This record gives sequence, C-alpha cells and structure tokens, in this order.
Amino acid sequence: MQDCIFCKIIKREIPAEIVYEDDHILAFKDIQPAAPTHLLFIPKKHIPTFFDLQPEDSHILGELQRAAAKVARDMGLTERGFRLVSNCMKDAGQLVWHIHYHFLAGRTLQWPPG
Ligand code: DGP
Repeated sequence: MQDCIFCKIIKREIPAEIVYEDDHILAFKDIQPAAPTHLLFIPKKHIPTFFDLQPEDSHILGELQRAAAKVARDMGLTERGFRLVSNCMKDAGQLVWHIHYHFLAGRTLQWPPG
C-alpha cells in the first residue's frame, strides 16, 4: 500500500531498527517504546486489520508467533517471557492500519491493560 508507513519500512523507504526478517515477517523496534524491549512484528503482506484476513493468510499469523518466540529465545527471554498484543480498530487504539503485534518485554507488565 502506497501510504502505509509499515509497508514503507518493509521496502526500506523509511528507516527502522530491524531485528528479524524472513519471507513473510518483519520485526523492528517501536519508535515509541512502552517497555525496555518494544518490538513490532508485522506480516510483509499489507493487511489493514484482522477483519481483512483471508483464509490464505492464516499461516502468516502462526509464522509471526513462531518468529516472536525465536526472537525472544535469542534475547534470553525464555524465563521472564514477553507479551505479544495487537490492537484492532479505534477502541483498542490501533493507529497504523497494517496488522502488527507489539512485543513487550524487560519489565513486569500490568494486566489488564488500560
Ligand atoms: P498501534 O497504536 O497499535 O497501531 O501501534 C502503532 C505503533 O507503531 C506505535 O507504538 C508507534 C509505532 N510506530 C508508528 N510509526 C512508526 C515508525 O515510523 N517507525 C517505527 N519503528 N514505529 C512506528
């Protein structure tokens, strides 16, 4: 998508601190970190929200979760863990219309979120 900021990061049209990449997934540091480690995991395919997912997209989200686990393992987080959370639509606080999961780690996180 032409105006999508995350598509521009995928195409290297704007910079980001990329921490993981494979054929379907990209992960990079969030520009406004809410935790000591705050990454965004996104599918390379432009999918605005969960409501736009097609049956053929199902494998992408599974791969995304496996990629998050791999990065967490590589970062030594297997004991302390991490949170993977996604905001869908305006009440949840979605600001970027390209499905993404926030990966939060490095401090004790509160639950439930506000
Ligand atoms: P959400 O509110 O769930 O749609 O989260 C969007 C996140 O995207 C927010 O935490 C800030 C982050 N973000 C927005 N623009 C950029 C950018 O240009 N670069 C990076 N690295 N992160 C961005």
